[in-house]
Amino acid sequence: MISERLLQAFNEQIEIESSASHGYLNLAIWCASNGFDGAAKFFFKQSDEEREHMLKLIHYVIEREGRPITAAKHGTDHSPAPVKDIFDVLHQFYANEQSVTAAVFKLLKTAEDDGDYNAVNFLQWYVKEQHEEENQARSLIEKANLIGKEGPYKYLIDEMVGKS
Ligand code: OFO
Repeated sequence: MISERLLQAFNEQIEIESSASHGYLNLAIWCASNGFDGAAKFFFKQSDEEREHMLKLIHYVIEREGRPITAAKHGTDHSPAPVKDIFDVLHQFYANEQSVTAAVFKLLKTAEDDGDYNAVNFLQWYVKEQHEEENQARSLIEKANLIGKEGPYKYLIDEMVGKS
C-alpha cells in the first residue's frame, strides 16, 4: 500500500497532468481560431495524451489501494493563458513540458525517499515520456526559428507542427 505522503504527491501529479491537458486544449482552441489547423490538430492530440497520462496515474494509485483525487475536486483554475502568436504557443508548450518534468522528478524523489521501488519503477515511464516530449517541443521551436517571420511563415509553421 502507498504511503500517505506518496499518495499526496501522486494526487499533485494527477492535477498537473490534468492542467496540462486543459492547457493544450486552450492552445488547440487558439490555433483553430486563428487559422492554424495543423497546429490545432497537434494540440488536440497532446491534450488527449495528457489526459491519458492522468488516467495512467489514477489507475496506478487505485492498484496500490490509494484514493486518487481529481483536479476538478481540487478546484484548479483552468482559465487560458494569453497567447501572443504561434511562436508563443510553441514556447508555452516547451515551458509546460519542462515544468512537468520537474514535477515528475519531485514525485520520483518522494517515492525513492519512501523506499517504494514499485512506484519508482512505475514512474520510469514518465521520465522517458518527458524526455521525448521536451525534445519534441524544443525541436519544434528550433524549426519554427529556421522558418523565421517573413513571407508565408505562418502557413509553413502550421504545416510543420501539423506533421509532427
Ligand atoms: Fe508531458 O506531461 Fe504528461 O507526463
